[in-house]
Formats: sequence, structure tokens, C-alpha cells
Amino acid sequence: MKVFLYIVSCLAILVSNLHAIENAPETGTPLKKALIFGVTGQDGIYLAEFLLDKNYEVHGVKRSDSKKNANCIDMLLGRNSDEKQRFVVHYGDLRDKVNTNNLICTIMPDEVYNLAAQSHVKDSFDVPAYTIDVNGLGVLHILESIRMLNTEKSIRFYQASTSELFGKVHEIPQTELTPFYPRSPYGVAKLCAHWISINYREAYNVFSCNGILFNHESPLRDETFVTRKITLAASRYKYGLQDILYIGNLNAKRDWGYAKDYVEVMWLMLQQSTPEDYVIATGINHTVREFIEQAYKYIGVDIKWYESDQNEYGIDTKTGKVIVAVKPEFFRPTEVDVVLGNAEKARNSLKWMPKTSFNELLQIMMESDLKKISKEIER
Ligand code: NAP
Ligand code: G4F
Repeated sequence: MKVFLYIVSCLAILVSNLHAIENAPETGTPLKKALIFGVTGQDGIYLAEFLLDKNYEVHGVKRSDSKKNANCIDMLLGRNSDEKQRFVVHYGDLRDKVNTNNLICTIMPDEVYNLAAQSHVKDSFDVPAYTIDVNGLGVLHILESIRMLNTEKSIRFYQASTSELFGKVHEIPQTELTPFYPRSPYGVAKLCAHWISINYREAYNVFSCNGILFNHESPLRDETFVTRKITLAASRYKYGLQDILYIGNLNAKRDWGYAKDYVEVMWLMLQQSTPEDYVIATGINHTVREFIEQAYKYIGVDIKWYESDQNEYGIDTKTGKVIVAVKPEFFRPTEVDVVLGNAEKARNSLKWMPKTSFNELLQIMMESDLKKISKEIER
């Protein structure tokens, strides 16, 4: 009976400590150290912000010539005070294994998040070797550093895996058990990264998790990805700065979520007792055409479509002018036509669900870009 009571009281202390860690205020000694590769990207900024709010000491790696999201990096640095250097930026490049090893060795983080990648699927057809170098071998450099430094027990590792692994999909929706069939050098490189992190988990007990994330977007999304290209074009159209949106495959279907919802789950994966891989998605998909229709509807414009495939175009029903036109140069040599994720495992095991709907995401992005364009006009 005594032993039973002792175990129960230990468990109670453990649970209350876990609760305290989760709700710790943003003061006092940082609880844990995180190292984020790719901190200047969309997810890197949101994850750094999320971890700082959790009282982490956050180390972000950026390439020395990166100008991406510079104002966000400055904003995060602004959260440092003289006594509290909780956000630190380091220069680095995943292709340089000495650099990767030095960073891990000197920082000795509790958690490593690898968000760094050549993340543009279409560009990967132009620079396949570079893409495989960064997205594939770069991940091996991190894992090998963790192993060589004998830190398998102290460092937890998150790898940014992707729905692009499913490519030419074997089943709808896709789960953790769906076979992979990548359709681009980007997808192939990410497949290598995915399997090497599983291999280091099985061979060397590295606590490595693959987050198989479906598309997630935000106002920080790079302007070359389709959602941001559309919200910017619609905003410029509203202010008379852009007549036509030139676009590629209108029929492609994506499962689009909000990036801020998705960074939380990266952290959740590393807080579990065992390392596993998870599909992260909304479970609802839309075509590129639907995204365009909704974005223009947001500014009060209805589109009527004519012709099909590479000749398709859309007109503004009020003015009769062409405002969207398909251009073959935006098509890919091989396309991922449709993806749709089933995130049941994350829902059951991590208690994670997306909070933001498709319409809310669209509203967040449109509001932000309308504000951005109107400010540019004022200047
Ligand atoms: P992103 O905005 O393109 O950010 C990519 C980051 O990687 C940037 O900080 C970039 O730095 C950095 N980077 C590129 N090449 C590098 C190199 N050689 N060495 C070190 N850093 C390098 O991508 P994201 O949307 O935030 O996505 C984050 C990760 O999740 C990526 O790995 C992506 O492939 C993956 N992913 C994204 C989605 C999505 O829908 N967003 C879905 C699934 C998986 P610079 O500022 O120097 O360019
Ligand atoms: O916005 P996209 O370029 O994203 P894509 O290719 O799905 O990749 C993104 O999501 C992946 C997650 O599954 C990440 F792993 C990856 O790093 C990246 O973040 O294109 C979405 C769809 C494609 O089918 C594309 O063919 O939109 C179609 N599309 C049509 N016109 C276009 C365009 N894509 C772009 N970028 N530009 C166009 O003009």
C-alpha cells in the first residue's frame, strides 16, 4: 500500500511539473534550448515565436546572405533584453557539415528542428543536385552530428517531412501508412531525409520525428508559392496595380492549413515519450481555381471561366476583362495532382487539431496583403 501511495504521489508531482512547464511564464531561467535550422522561413519565424512564448532559449540558423523575413528576425531579436538573450542568430548552411557539427556541439540544444530546405518544388527541377544536397544530405549531417557527439539521449530531432512524399497518390486520403511515390527532385530528396531519420532512430536510438506536413500557408509565405501569389495579385488588382494573374495548373488540389497551427504540432511531437512520424493536415482540399475564386470574391469580384487546360482564362464578370490566364511556363514536368491528409493519429495521440478553416486562412492572408499593398501606395 505504501509503495502504491508513493508511486501515486510521484506521478502527481510529475504531472504538476509537466503542467508548470507548459504554462511557464516568459520570465526566469529558460526551460529548454532549441536550435532551428531555417529560422528565416515561414515556419522558422512562427516556431521561434512559439518557443520563445514557451520560455525556450531559441537559437536560429540563417544563411549569411538571407534577407527573408528580416523584419520578423529583428522583431524576435527585439524581444531580447540586456539580461535575457533568449533569441540568438547564428550563420550557417546545411551543406557545410563542419558548420552543422560546430553549431550542435557549442549550443548543445535539447531540441533540434530542421526546417531548412530548398523548398520550392518547381525550382527543384532546375536545381536537382543542389536540392538533394540541401534537403537530403543536409539532414544526414545533423543526424550524424547528434550521433557522433553521443547526444542521442539528450537531443530530440524534428524533421520537416512533407505530403510531397505521396506524390502520385496510392490512396485518398493519405495516412502514415500510405506508400510513397514522389514526383519531383524535391520529393525524392525529402524521401531520403525521411528515411534517414527513421534509420537513425532505429539504428542508433536517435529521438527523431518526421512531421509529414501538408501545405500550410500564411502572410509570411514566400511570394512564389501559389496561395501568396494569388492573394497578392488579388490585392494589387483591387488597387489597380495588376491587371492579370498568370497561373499554372488550376486543377491541382491541395490540403491547405494555417502555418501558425502547424508549428505547435512540431513541438508536440518532441514532447512525447517515443519518437514517431505523424501526418498533419486539415482533411479538406480545394483546387487552385477555388482558391483564386475565393480570393477575388473577398475583394468583391466574381470570375467566369472560359476554355480549358493550358488555354483557360477567367474574366471579371462586371468588366468583362481577362483577369486570370493560364501560362504553360508555370506547369511542372511531373505534377502532384491531388493530396488530402488524414491526421487521425495526431488527433488521437497528440490531441492536435487544426484551428483555422480554409476561409479563415484566406481572410488572414487577404487582409494582410491588402494592408501591405495599401501601405506601399501611401509611400
Ligand atoms: P521556407 O519559407 O522556404 O523556408 C526555408 C528555410 O530554409 C529558409 O530559412 C531558408 O533560408 C533555409 N535554407 C534554404 N537553403 C538552406 C541551406 N542550404 N542551409 C540552411 N538553410 C537553408 O519554407 P517553409 O514553408 O517555412 O517550410 C519549412 C520546412 O518545411 C521546409 O523544409 C519545407 O520543405 C517543409 N515543408 C513545408 C510545407 C509548407 O507547406 N510550408 C509543407 C511540408 C513541408 P534563406 O532565408 O537563406 O532562404
Ligand atoms: O504553392 P505550390 O508551389 O506548393 P507545392 O508545390 O504544393 O509545395 C509546397 O507544399 C509542400 C507540402 O506538400 C511542401 F513540401 C513544399 O515545400 C511547398 O511548401 O503549388 C501548389 C500547387 C501545385 O500543384 C502547382 O502546380 O499549385 C499549382 N500552381 C498553379 N499555378 C502553381 C502555380 N504553383 C506555383 N508555385 N505558382 C503558380 O503560378
